[in-house]
Amino acid sequence: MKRTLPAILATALLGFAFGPAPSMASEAYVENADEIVKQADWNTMETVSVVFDENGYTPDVLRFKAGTPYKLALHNQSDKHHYFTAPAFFRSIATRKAMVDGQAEIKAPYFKAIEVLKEGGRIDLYFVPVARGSFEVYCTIDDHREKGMEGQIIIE
Ligand SMILES: [Cu+2]
Repeated sequence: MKRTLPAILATALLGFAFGPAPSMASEAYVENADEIVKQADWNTMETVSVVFDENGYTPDVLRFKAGTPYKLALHNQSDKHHYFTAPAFFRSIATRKAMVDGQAEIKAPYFKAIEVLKEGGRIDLYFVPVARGSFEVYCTIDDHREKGMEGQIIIE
């Protein structure tokens, strides 16, 4: 059947209107992150530590409370580099900074992935969780994810 241009356009519009709805929480970065970071009481900051080893992240389920300021301390104790890739999670938090103690402090509106280098690499991420939800985190190097280098991050 030969389709006319209007028919094709109508199909495209219907597909747009009734296609799968995007998840609002994961589509855009937190817009007023600076404001949220400034208003947070950093004296109440909680620290969550994650160790990377040969088998994955420990712990592999992380829970955060929306509105509470956090330091997420990542420490790679294995002999391989590993990623902490969590794009939807990074879109759901107001980022203050990332810090490599004694080395560097990075201010950026958001991150996509953080690679922590082998044999003791460390980085601390300071942020306030904003959008509630469950997000995946995984390593993108070789077959690490298939071997179990993945986890879940929950903002409640
Ligand atoms: Cu890895």
